[in-house]
Amino acid sequence: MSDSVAQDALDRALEEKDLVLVYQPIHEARSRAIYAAEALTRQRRQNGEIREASIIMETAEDGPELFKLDRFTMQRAYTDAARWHRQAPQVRVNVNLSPREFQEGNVFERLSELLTGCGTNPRCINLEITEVSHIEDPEETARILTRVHELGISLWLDDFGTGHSTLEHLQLFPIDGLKIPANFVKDLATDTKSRSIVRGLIAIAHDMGFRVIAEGIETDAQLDHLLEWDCDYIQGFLYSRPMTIDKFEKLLQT
Ligand code: G
Ligand code: MN
Repeated sequence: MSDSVAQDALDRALEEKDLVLVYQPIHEARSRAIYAAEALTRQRRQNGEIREASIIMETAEDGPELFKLDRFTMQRAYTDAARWHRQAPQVRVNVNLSPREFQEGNVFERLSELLTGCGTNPRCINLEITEVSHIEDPEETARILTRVHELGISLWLDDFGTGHSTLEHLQLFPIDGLKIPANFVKDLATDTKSRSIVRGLIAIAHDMGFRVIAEGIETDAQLDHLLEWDCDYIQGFLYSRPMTIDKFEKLLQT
């Protein structure tokens, strides 16, 4: 895709004409009960088809548009969460926060203002921090996260063990849990190294009092390993695909 086509897609998205959120349920590993749903941004194409918004996201990644996209996603997800909270108060919403937000500043102020504006109880929010880029000032980030945590929001490290995530963040940040990326889960049935990594990460997390969500579970063989190691929560096509809010609310009623 050419730069100008990508820029057009981003411009349209920022006018919020074709951005939609879908929700992927996160289940308790053993009981399969719905624990939460992750809000994922998707693009609605002219023909109505909904697909990944990766081109928009990549185009926005380095520029100021990212904050507008983050804001759109959070506002929509918090509003949806406030609505389903009345129906199913135990079901949380997982929302992604770009680490670039910490460079932009005022993360605490912007988050608390958004939550108040949307009428959302912070206690039903799991904020996922995706460490796709280097966190420049970990101590300052820890101070901000502590204030965010004190609002009642739970904090999770996304894609843990890849990119710029480091074990030091487990010591430094006031987190509640970590998400094990699909890449490590993919070859659980066939690759002993993947098994060592996933088993080890779950053991470290539990030892430190954190919980674990494993992502990208597609097969019973993968699930069996995760159950054997007492993984807390499961997100993946085996249990549920991402779905529109209407479908998700219907699922909550069943
Ligand atoms: O890392 P992050 O939490 O943002 O990843 C969620 C992404 O992974 C979503 O885009 C979702 O559609 C995708 N996903 C979720 N479950 C599965 C799965 O079981 N298999 C595959 N291939 N992708 C998945
Ligand atoms: Mn995520």
